[in-house]
Amino acid sequence: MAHNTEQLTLYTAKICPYAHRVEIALAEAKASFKSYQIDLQNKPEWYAPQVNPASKVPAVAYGGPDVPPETPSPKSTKIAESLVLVEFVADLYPESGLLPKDPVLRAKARFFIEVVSSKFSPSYVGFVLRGESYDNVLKGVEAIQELLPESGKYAIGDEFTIADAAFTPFFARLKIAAENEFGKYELGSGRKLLDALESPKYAKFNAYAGRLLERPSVKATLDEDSIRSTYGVRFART
Ligand SMILES: N[C@@H](CCC(=O)N[C@@H](CS)C(=O)NCC(=O)O)C(=O)O
Repeated sequence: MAHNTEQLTLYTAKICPYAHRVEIALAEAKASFKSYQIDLQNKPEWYAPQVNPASKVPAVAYGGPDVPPETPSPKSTKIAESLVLVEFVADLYPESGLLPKDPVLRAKARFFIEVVSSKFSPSYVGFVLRGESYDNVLKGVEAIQELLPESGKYAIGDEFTIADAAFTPFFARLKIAAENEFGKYELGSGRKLLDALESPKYAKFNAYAGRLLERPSVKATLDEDSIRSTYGVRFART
């Protein structure tokens, strides 16, 4: 039974790809919820003790009384970790189709997420945040492309699922970073990566990625200006 009549408060940050996963899932589910931006450079002192002891976004306060996000109730259930939360949203809103009913498709969605976590997101972190070569990004792209179905618009078929919600925020940020040369990498490597991605050998991946960025739930939750300005400061090339 779905319990989606309880209050849900999401603690999030526009820059954070993990938090963005949950925002996409909530948008897909057309959920009504409260959203609270956590300033990651200056977190409120109540956040770790009262919401998430790991002091990270995303986190959710679910159920309990309808209180302002700044004064979370001890009566709500606090849940953290983006992939747990994406599945939680899918469980609350089964009609969203975020998690297919067929066990094989569910396994495929989870396997896709596993590859995002083991191959794609580390390559983004390595390139943008640590200035490593973009070769691993191309390997990550290849790993994702290999999993894409012969036909079908999204990760595991024609329906947008948790697999797409898990992947999109990392690709969106990688694109913004590369287009603007934001990152610890050598100036010009952003352009080189984008040029390399234009190769016909990545056509299937590019068609998939293009569809993701056009998805209304993604457009409604991706604040490109905010990401550009945060990255612009963080990766200023002086
Ligand atoms: N494994 C976590 C990772 C979440 C995470 O690392 N969030 C970052 C922002 S993107 C954060 O809140 N870091 C804490 C900080 O910056 O102090 C998840 O999937 O939710």
